Amino acid sequence: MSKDVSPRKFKRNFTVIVEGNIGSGKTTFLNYFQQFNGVSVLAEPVDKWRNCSGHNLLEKMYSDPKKWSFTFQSYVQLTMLQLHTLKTADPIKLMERSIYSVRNCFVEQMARSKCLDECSVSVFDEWFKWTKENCDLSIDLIVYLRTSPEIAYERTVKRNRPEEQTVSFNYIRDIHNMHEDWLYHKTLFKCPAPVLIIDANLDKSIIQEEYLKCKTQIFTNRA
Ligand code: DGT
Repeated sequence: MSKDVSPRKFKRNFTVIVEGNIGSGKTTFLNYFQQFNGVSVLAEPVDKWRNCSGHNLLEKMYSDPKKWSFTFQSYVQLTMLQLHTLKTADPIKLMERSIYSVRNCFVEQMARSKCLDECSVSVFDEWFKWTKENCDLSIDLIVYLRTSPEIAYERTVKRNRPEEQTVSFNYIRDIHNMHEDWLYHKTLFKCPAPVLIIDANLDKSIIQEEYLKCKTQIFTNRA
């Protein structure tokens, strides 16, 4: 059994979701938590989105959002649901994003920018509602990696992912605003769990202190 978590038997994993803008540093955060016993880290299934029976849906969505948003979001929703329902061996399950940010940030932005029409959004909402009622999507803690849109944009430019060449500052700012309204101002949608805010503008070299705050909260609440 883990040295970090008490050896009680739990009915289900203590589930933490890590949320934040594109380029907010979710991957660095997850990598940091890989070192601890008792934590199953589930990264976002981006590779699946890049290869759905040979189709790169991520690339298609960015190159023609009006045509491909529905297809892309449908597949994202399925793959995120697979992670939510996955039973992991460790008592703590740490997930990169969730079905909640898919709906509350990305689908919402696509609806507002008219990349998704009203009927497509209704179909997502029906799926979302059914899924919440019929699957265990419980979350115990949300970690919000809060960045300024300027820093998030700068990082995405620097990493230079082929699919993200068309990602504009305005898009990053829109996605930032969705996260802010949902997790910071709490005016957009109901939060499914308490939110811990991390200053993710900090450079990689000094951000570990912020991570420690998080570690304490996760392990203390779990024990
Ligand atoms: P990080 O480590 O914080 O820089 O995180 P990223 O940028 O590696 O990961 P993330 O979640 O922001 O997503 C990877 C790519 O997939 C990015 O281009 C945004 C896109 N993406 C993720 N989830 C969704 C979604 O539900 N809808 C849309 N339209 N795009 C999504």
